[in-house]
Amino acid sequence: MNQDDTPSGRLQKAPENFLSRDGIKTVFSEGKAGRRDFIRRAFAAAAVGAAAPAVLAQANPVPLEGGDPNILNLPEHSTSLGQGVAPEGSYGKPSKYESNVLRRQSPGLTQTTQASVSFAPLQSLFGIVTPSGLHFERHHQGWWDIDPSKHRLMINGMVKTPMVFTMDEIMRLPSVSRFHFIECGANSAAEWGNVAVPTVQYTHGMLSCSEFTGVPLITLLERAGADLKNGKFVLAEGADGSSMTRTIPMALILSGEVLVAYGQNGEMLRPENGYPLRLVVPGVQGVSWVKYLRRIKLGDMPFAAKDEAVHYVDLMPDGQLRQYGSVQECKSVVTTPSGGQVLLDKGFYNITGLAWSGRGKVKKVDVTVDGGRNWREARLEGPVMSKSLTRFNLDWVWDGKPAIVQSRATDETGYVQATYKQLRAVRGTRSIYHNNAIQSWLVQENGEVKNVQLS
Ligand SMILES: Nc1nc2c(c(=O)[nH]1)N[C@H]1C(S)=C(S)[C@@H](COP(=O)(O)O)O[C@H]1N2
Ligand SMILES: [Mo]
Repeated sequence: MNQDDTPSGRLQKAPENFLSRDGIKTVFSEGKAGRRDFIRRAFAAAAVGAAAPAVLAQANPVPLEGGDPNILNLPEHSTSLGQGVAPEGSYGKPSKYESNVLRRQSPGLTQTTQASVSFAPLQSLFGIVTPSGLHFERHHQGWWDIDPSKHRLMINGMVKTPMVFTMDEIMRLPSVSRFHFIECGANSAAEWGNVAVPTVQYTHGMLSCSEFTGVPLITLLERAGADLKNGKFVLAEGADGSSMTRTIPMALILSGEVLVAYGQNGEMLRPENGYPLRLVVPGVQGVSWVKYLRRIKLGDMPFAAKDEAVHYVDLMPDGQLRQYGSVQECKSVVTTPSGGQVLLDKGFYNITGLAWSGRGKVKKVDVTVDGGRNWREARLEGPVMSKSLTRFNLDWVWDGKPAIVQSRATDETGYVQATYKQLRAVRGTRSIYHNNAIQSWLVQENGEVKNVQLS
């Protein structure tokens, strides 16, 4: 008998509270999705020889006793004709059984229609790519679906010939495609105050990763005859009502990393993410990735725009404001098991999560299940790319006792992700932005996973 279909005491006790990977409700029918999922993924790992067979033996596979009607009886889809291709001119959608995998707005955040945030469902995603329709959103003044035939990009300031580019002109230039993460500087902000929001979607979901396609900004600056000797900073400006403006140092642009991007995961950018043009500033906090990009101005000093002089600054313990702290330091988070999920039984689980660094590649990720006393090195899924998300996995046999699960990433510069204690020693307690501390999830005896902070 498939144990997934045998209501366990736990499930009978609290079916309403059962939160599956999407952190909201069960994904599949019958309210028992979580464990089936864990097992499915455990076997996927075994197939590529990643997990030790001895450990996998504890994954409680499902012996066929008594006859499971779901395997014995032929379902309609095995005996009759399926549907034809999707309707002419259609755009594919996820299965109706995945309808709980959605962006969510935080109940705790004050939102207006125009100045708002939605979080990506990290607990439901595999690999490193965020499907475009689930990419987090942060709008300071609402989003637009801008007509690309009318959109223009101006390059001015310390250039020989100020220029205005149409989308057609940009798209005929040599392009590159690269995987990069984008993280809002305010990601994990609630955790500074130990607010303990319930799921990883809310603690870390202002994070996404896409393959971006575009033209290196340096190519456009060179075409306009940029003064590369004296020009030290550019101002990037968006075309929405927020007048989003940020200073980008030329050092980043000269490396060829900064892109004027129109592509995201193989298609044009989504309107929420800046269609038809956005700046991609790898490793740097989201606010610098100006959407609806309409102007690049070259100057010789930082521009002290509102979104860098007074917003996105860090209040340090000595009362000073730290400005331009823009690189997202090395960080990681376990996405399974994570807050709101329920482990239905002891036995094998694949601990999995994401790691990233604004300074380059992730070198290693250590995982603990006892709140930091013992650490084991996780397997990194390749290819490990610079300033991109990296997926990690670790075999774990849960003994049914309370466990505190954490991950700690190290990047190629040797920087090790800090604990809250270490971070607060330097940053104080009044920060909002740039929280890259180690996240703790408490697996309780009843299998429910909770957001906790260790002091
Ligand atoms: N033009 C414009 N660009 C913008 C913003 C905006 O409101 N307007 N928000 C910024 C912030 S704060 C972040 S975190 C990212 C969010 O990008 P996303 O909505 O594609 O996730 O875009 C940045 N670029
Ligand atoms: Mo942001």
